[in-house]
Amino acid sequence: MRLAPSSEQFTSRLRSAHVAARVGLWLGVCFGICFVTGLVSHYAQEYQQPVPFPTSPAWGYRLTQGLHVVTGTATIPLLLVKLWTVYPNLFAGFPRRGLGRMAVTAAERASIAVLVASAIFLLATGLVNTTRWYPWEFSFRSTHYALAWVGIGALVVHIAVKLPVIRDVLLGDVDDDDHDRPSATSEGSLSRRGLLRTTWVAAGVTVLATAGATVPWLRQVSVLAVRSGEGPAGIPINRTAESARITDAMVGPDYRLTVAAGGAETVFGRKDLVALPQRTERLPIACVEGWSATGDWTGVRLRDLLDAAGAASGSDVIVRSMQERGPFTVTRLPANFVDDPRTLVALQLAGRELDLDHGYPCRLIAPNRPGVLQTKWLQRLEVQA
Ligand SMILES: Nc1nc2c(c(=O)[nH]1)N[C@H]1C(S)=C(S)[C@@H](COP(=O)(O)O)O[C@H]1N2
Ligand SMILES: [Mo]
Repeated sequence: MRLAPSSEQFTSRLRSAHVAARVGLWLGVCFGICFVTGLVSHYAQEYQQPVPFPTSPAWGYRLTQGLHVVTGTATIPLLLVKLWTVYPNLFAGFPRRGLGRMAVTAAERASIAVLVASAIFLLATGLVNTTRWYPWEFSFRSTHYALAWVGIGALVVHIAVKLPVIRDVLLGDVDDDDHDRPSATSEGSLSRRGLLRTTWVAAGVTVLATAGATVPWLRQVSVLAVRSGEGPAGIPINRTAESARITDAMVGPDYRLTVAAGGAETVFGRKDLVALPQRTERLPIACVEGWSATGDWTGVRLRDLLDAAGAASGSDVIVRSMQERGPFTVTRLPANFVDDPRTLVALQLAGRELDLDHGYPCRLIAPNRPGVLQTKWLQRLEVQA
């Protein structure tokens, strides 16, 4: 008696290398874009960068992170179809003779197991992350990053092993039956072309349903875009002042922003900040979680503020929030961001006083910077030696 099904029991003609390779091609493209944009995002968030992340174009991180989330989401239907077409191979017999063949088969299956497991982990954690739900103890960023390398490694091995088949079937007609399992002969109501079309439509719908989190004119159709358009001045709020434990007393008349440079400290009340020359910059907030939005920010150019405190240019600045707990309370602003004329200590958004939830009394806003590092409720700026 067999406990597991045998691959011969799967008879649909749809389960063919011809379908798998075509879906796989797009899966590979999406995975590749997702991997590269993920590396960019990881690097941009490094506390100290050997080569500083560039400040231009201001929308660069918005684009790469938008692509990351959109391609990652599109991967989900593609992966489901791909797994459906190939999973009978799970029950294919293992070669019983020939040490070489056994070793190759074992290595191939192990790489597929690693690939599938890491892909599911990456997509599941990424998807849950876009909804701002973190039902785990481990650090999202470092774990997602480490598994991305595991996944891309397994993908390269998988493509290398399958290359002869991939080349063959992609050059042939999708309805050819070379490379099919002998039992995969039954015609269903859906043709291979029909299945592929359905798959592209599903991936397209997924993109449209999520891209509205970054592309304003898609908002109306993006039913799955978790955050878009809501919030004061049309910019979503990632963490409220209440949840960051920012109290009224902390932002009242006694509020002071301290600039520490070269052993001296200069303090600025909110009135002092308002009295300095005000600039307006149109800059996006681009959250790692996939949403982004453009705002017209008004406030003091950071460079002007540091000049007023007697700090020379060319130094990194440690940025501290009044928020006491949480991962984003201290960030490091590299010198090229500090000295970029578009980097502001923002006091206003869209011509109105900054909302408490957007970081009142003042917040950092810099071009091409991940949202997580756009520190709200500024308390202290420490110019590094
Ligand atoms: N102090 C502090 N600053 C913070 C955060 C935070 O939790 N605490 N969240 C960051 C994140 S993840 C994002 S995306 C932006 C969002 O800014 P917003 O809430 O004003 O849209 O603020 C950043 N600044
Ligand atoms: Mo964020």
